[in-house]
Amino acid sequence: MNFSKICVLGLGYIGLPTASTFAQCGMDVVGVDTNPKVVESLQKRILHIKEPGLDAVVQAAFQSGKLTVVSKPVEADAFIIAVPTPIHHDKTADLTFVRSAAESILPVLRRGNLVVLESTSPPRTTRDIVRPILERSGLRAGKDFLLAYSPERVLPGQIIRELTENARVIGGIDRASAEAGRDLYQAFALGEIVLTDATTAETVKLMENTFRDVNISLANELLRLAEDFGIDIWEAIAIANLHPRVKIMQPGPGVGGHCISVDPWFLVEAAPNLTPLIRTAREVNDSQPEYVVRRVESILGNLVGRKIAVLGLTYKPDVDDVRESPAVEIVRLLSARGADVATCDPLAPEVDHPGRRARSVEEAVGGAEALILLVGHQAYRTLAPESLRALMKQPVSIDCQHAWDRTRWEACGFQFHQLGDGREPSLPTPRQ
Ligand code: SAJ
Repeated sequence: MNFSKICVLGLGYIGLPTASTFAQCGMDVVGVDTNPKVVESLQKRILHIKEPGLDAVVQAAFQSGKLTVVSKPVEADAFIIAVPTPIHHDKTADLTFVRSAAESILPVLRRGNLVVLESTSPPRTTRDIVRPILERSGLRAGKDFLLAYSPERVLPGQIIRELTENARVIGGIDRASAEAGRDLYQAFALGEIVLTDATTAETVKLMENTFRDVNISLANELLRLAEDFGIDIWEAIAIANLHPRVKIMQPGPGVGGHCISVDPWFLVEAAPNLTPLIRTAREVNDSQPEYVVRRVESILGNLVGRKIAVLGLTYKPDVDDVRESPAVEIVRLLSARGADVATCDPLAPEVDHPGRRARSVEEAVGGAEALILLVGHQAYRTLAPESLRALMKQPVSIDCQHAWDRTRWEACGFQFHQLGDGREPSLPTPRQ
């Protein structure tokens, strides 16, 4: 099948790079976003999100004249839905954006079109939710138009490279739909393209992020054990990972982002009685911020009125995304215990949290009784302790990212703590 014009709905972290990459392949691409601020900004060629290499790809797409940005879908050969799928407070999937994106295609859906859902979605969303909406057009899926699910699988921070290089799975509601999806994505996909059915593709996507979540929860639980046993988790993991069939992931202050901390719940919602492990893993990772705050209390004692500087607010290093960020949750928990928290993050956008937002590390640590590293941004990994000690009321540093060198910080006079290092003198004496 040939595609000369495509319409991409949702111009966020996935839709914008995807639309721009198709445009660079010579297709006429119409990017659609319902947020007028996003449309206005992109029409001025100003990006509303940060991602390494994205600006160059988007600017090249605009310059080629092949990418335009509007607020409503137009007639096209193919439609790609790349809108968010958040969760409600009760951890059930919020498919409002998927539904409204599908509905917005209705007036322009034509015989022979291909519609692809890319948004991470609960199993059977393509078949049971998107299909009936599109069929309200009077056209029949599989007969009059083609319908497929192809999950985005790119890693924030490496989206541009992974978009083309990763293997791509395309699940059709029938074989012809999957094959049409392959014809579309092979315009830029360098990795293997695997065809399957839509529900398998939806489940595969959720399995991948659940695999990661469960394994990180194991690492976080092992971290807690290490502190209890009086050993250093980082040393223990390094040794265990020398085994040829063991690859323990990195423990830390928790799991955030819009993907890994959300997607496993879609499986739990779909089959609550079949998912005790997946649910528990989510609960372990969600409780890691509280664990970190208790660790801070074990070091500082009562937190009421204590001045604490926090470095990092984003959900992981070197991204600008604060969605479901454990760092933000830790700031909330510290503040709820009465601490006076100053936060600092060069990448995070404005975020609603109870701490004071400082403009620099120096401003954040001024007069502080403790400095906590929550996100290992490159700029923070290489921070010089020498310049910070004199600014603080009490030189205590707590590294939750295994990023700083104990010897160097201690040489500067810091009382240094590392999350996961249970050999520290300030912790209860290890069992003999
Ligand atoms: N994290 C750890 N320990 C680790 C790895 C990560 O605590 O060893 C934490 C991070 O700090 C972060 C969270 O987990 O808070 C998630 O980060 P991540 O880098 O593991 O994943 P995401 O959410 O940025 O991107 C994931 C990726 N999925 C997989 O690798 C299976 C990406 O490929 C997906 O496209 C993306 O989810 C998505 O959009 O679903």
